[in-house]
Amino acid sequence: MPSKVNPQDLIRRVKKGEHAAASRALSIVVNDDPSSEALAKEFFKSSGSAQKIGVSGPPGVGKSTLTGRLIGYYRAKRLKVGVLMVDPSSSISGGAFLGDRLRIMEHATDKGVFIRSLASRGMIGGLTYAIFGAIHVLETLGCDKILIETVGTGQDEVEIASVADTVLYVTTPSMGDEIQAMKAGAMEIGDIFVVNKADLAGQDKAIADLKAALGLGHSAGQAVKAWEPPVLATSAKDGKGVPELAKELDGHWAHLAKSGEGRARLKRQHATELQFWIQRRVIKSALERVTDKILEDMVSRKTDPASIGRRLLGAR
Ligand SMILES: Nc1nc2c(ncn2[C@@H]2O[C@H](COP(=O)(O)OP(=O)(O)OP(=O)(O)O)[C@@H](O)[C@H]2O)c(=O)[nH]1
Ligand SMILES: [Mg+2]
Repeated sequence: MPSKVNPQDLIRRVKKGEHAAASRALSIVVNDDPSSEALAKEFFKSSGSAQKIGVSGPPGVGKSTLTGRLIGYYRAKRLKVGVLMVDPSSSISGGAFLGDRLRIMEHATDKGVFIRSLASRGMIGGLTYAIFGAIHVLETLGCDKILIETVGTGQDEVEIASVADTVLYVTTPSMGDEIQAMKAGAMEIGDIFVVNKADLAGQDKAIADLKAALGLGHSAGQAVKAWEPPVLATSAKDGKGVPELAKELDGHWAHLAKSGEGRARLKRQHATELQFWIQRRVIKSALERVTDKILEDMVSRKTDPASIGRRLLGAR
């Protein structure tokens, strides 16, 4: 990391739309550099207005290809787009990462597109904490839409729902049989469902299955949902269905604003971000105060983890 950073200068440059400054700021925020907190505070102030779209789904369904198409669509409308790709190094499709980049990188020289991959390993709180900081930087940079690609494998699905405003869940026709078993989690969090690779056989059945599964999923014990998650067919390879998808994404964004749900989701996101901040800080500061004497007392059963834990946290 290069030497001194002047936070005000960096923020000013990011606000002006300088990608190099945003890159620098992202590294600092994401890596929890000593100067990150002062920066993060400022970026938070100027964030909160972009539509954060989670693009989730099983490995290989075409999330990156679709993301590339959506970038193209938004750029044609002169919107500024941020893309965060969660580094799948810790997921089962690790090998596809380079391919992802190549597919999306055709937009990398466009000044209206800012792309960054995020590693999800080695941080307490995993992906989530870093992603919030990254989002605030991208919003300060002026991004109207932020696309966040994650491989939907269980836990991630829940995480993306506390980060994104709109969750786009991608499957393919060949996933048809798996849809019934498909992770209840995905059913709950998806705002828009896409059956991609619609150029392949089995699309109609996949859409029907998905709709049926959704009907069941959402009626169970829930009040009437104001937003009915649409199920669309796309072929990211040739761009078919992408304008329709983009329209649904806009529709959901408008729905969030009109219904008050957008504010509720923002609160949920902030609650999650706060939770991760507190977890990191509290754990760190409490652990720093664990002495050998404390451990000795535990070995000799003079005390126990709960008593020590409470004392270290200042709790009763
Ligand atoms: N036939 C067909 N192939 C597609 C379509 N969209 C994507 N593909 C192909 O499917 C493969 C995977 O596409 P990606 O966009 O990398 O899929 P992904 O979901 O991002 O994959 P991971 O990030 O590894 O989970 C690539 O070979 C794409 O060219 C489509 O609409 N039709
Ligand atoms: Mg991908």
